[in-house]
Amino acid sequence: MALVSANTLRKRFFKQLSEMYAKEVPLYDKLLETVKDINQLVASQHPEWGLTDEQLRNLSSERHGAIRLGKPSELKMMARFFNQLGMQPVNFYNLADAGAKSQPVISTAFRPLKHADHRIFCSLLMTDYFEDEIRKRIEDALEAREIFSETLVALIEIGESQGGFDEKQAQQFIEEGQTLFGWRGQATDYQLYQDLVAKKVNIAADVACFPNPHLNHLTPNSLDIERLYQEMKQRLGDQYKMYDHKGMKDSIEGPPSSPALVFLRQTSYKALTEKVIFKNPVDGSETQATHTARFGEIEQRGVAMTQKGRKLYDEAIKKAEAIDAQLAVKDYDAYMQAYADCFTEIPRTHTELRNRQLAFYRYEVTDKGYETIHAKESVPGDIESCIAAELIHYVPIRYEDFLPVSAAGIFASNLNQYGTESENANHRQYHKSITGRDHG
Ligand code: OOG
Ligand code: NI
Repeated sequence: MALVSANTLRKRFFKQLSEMYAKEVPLYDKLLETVKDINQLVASQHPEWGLTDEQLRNLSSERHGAIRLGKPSELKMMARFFNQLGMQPVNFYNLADAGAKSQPVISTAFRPLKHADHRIFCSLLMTDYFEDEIRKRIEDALEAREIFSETLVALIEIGESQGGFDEKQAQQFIEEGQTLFGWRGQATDYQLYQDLVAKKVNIAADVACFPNPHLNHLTPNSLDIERLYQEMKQRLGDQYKMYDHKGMKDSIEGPPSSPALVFLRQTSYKALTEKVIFKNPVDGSETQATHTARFGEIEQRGVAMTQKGRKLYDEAIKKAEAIDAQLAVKDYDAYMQAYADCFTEIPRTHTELRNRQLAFYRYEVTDKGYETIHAKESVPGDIESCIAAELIHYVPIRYEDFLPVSAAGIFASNLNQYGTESENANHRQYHKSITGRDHG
């Protein structure tokens, strides 16, 4: 029996997911259009990057999405779901410990370990962040929900025992996956929803009152986020004006713009207000209302930093948080300048980043290097001399993961609240091996 490889399945799945999302959210389709325009423009202005059409296409088709879960058991099954797509959980992000914008979730990202193309940022709500009464209501609502259909669970089991899917099963798996992450326009318990929103814990409402972990964004990859951000701002006021939107986020998260970008930068158009029908769990009565959760994020990825580099970055982010508290983003340019000033310790060239061992690079033999080898001429014995002689060159290794403070900032602006303060001073310390809720 011929099985579809996990890599093929993942690429197909994300393509379909992106098409589904574009149908669900017309403004996302417009965001993709803008990304494509800007990526093409930027690539054409940088012939020295030598991007082929195929590389540009692949790069522009990369996506990262995000979902939010409510129960540890959901996370366990989700890991088995993503395993079928060749995606493993990488890293632990404690967003409850991310400074002023902290959120009551812990997160990981599912992605291929090697050659990451697509990723899903996956958060798990920490219910003990809240006081007892509300915590119990949230947990009761979550207890009742089952996000995985029986068909999907059966498929996952087949995939695990067969080591993959045949064509028919693969198609079914993709369809089931779309239902899992799709937008249904339905929710439950309007009373609980209103109470959670009134308490400013919108994040808990977005999880506990909904039947499935709807994808809340699906982010394309950009070659120049600064330009894309300005272009989207302009189009939202102009050709995209007819779409109901709340404009772009005030600023860009992550490091400031640099010719040698480190880690990643992210921003978004703000979450849209969408119609939802709430069904009362007791008497089945329906209420028409709205919910604000799904937004349109964009990102640009730079070089991965070493631990030494990360330390510099973390120090800069701390400084930036201090100015963030004082400086409202009224004047974008002035704000970004003050923000950028916090990052001056981070070099802005790859030469310096590499020389100081702050970032990771891959070494490749140049054409001149190959010619020298083929001509059997002598070459220097150490890498640095080979680089100086242009026999070897180095290319940045891209950062494939996420940044907790940036992620908390994305949450914060889309939930329309700065951070979510804990109501339970005694909540557990969250760490990687937390698996279950303790009901003590
Ligand atoms: C996830 C927000 C974080 C990112 O790219 O850092 C995020 C969410 O809102 O569920 O997507
Ligand atoms: Ni994201």
